[in-house]
Amino acid sequence: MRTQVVIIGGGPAGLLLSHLLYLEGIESVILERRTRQYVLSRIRAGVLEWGSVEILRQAGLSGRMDREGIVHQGSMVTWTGGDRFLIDTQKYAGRELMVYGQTQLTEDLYAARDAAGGTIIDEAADVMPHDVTTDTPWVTFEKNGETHRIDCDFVAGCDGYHGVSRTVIPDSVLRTYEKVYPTGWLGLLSETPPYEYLVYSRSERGFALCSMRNPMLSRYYVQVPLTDTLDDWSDDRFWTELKARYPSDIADAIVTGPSIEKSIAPLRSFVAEPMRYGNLFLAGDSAHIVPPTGAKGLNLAVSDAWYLSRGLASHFNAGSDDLLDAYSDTALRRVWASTRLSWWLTVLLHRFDDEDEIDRRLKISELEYIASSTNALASLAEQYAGLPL
Ligand code: FAS
Ligand code: PHB
Repeated sequence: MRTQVVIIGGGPAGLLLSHLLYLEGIESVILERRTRQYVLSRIRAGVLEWGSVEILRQAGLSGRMDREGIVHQGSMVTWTGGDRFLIDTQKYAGRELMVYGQTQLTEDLYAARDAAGGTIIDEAADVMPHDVTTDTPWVTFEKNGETHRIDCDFVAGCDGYHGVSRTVIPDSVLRTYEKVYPTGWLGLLSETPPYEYLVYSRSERGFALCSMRNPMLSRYYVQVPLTDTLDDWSDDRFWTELKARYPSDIADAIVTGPSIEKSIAPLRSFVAEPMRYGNLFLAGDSAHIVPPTGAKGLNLAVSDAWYLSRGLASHFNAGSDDLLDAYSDTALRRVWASTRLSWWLTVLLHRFDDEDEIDRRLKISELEYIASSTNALASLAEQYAGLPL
């Protein structure tokens, strides 16, 4: 087989990149190691920056999102004994937020690729890029007991944190930066009406988040020790703990019900540089991981795919490599800005076992300052809204 771009990974980054390339007349093949059903079974992100919304709209991928997505003017922050404030992205940054689940977005991306006759090879095992530092890279994979080879011009590593692409970059070239937070998020999905806002809570009992997917599908999180497992958390225990982490007016408004999904995700900050090695480009979680506190992971996957599609389009359609040569630096500027915001909000809003009394008082003081200062609220809002592409 031969194509212009082999994309490793059929998550949001790989699927969006493939469709953006298609719109530029550029062929690609996606190699996904899981089944489509498995990819769509993962419950992940829920908030899109307006920059991501505009990219999806320009690519003709926003029909269902515009029908079913929920537009918010911001998200709320509350804390034990304190007041609360709205991260008013509309007022301070002139941009709203779109609450729309990653699962729904991924379904839409798969549907668009199928409608366009895109090539997505599921259950592609042992995917391996070769000769990526030459002008004739190729990729091998196993399927149905046979080894297959695809020759191409470029390889896009959109295979997430545990993917193979990043491992192809030699240690002498790759620089990685990692911070592992000693805590995790227990997420629960329920077919109940959500609270009206997204609300982040810094409770003395730990972090919590109220979110949503649609008017009858709610998404909630509580911070848990990494030693906890799902067996430790019955639905009743989850609902009791969630409500205990909010002021009574919010807690009383939370509608409980049976969980239809529960999962525990660890929190880490991770960045790999550079996001290019020869004709291999990294995009999305293969190059960076942020703690979900800032709702940035999915949005970085979107911006990486957009930057990379512009570079490849310029190469194939205009004969210029300027944008491609600038891809890694351009994407990393945005990655580090989102990594910093996500780290700052995670430290500010979570309780850590090694946190002493002065740590706690300093964080409360910072929340009180933000609530009292339009400058601080504006700064937080423009970062949470998503910095310009
Ligand atoms: P993905 O991981 O989504 O996709 C990579 C794909 O590559 C996968 O389908 C995988 O099967 C495939 N793959 C891996 N190795 C391969 C190989 N060797 N060969 C072929 N295919 C391979 N972000 C938020 O903004 N908010 C959240 O609340 C949030 N919650 C999250 C919860 C969890 C448990 C996780 C893991 C992530 C969460 N994220 C969240 C971040 C998440 O949304 C990612 O940012 C987003 O999925 C990134 O998309 P991709 O880069 O496409 O990576
Ligand atoms: C979600 O709805 O899953 C969600 C929303 C905001 C976040 C993280 C997750 O910061």
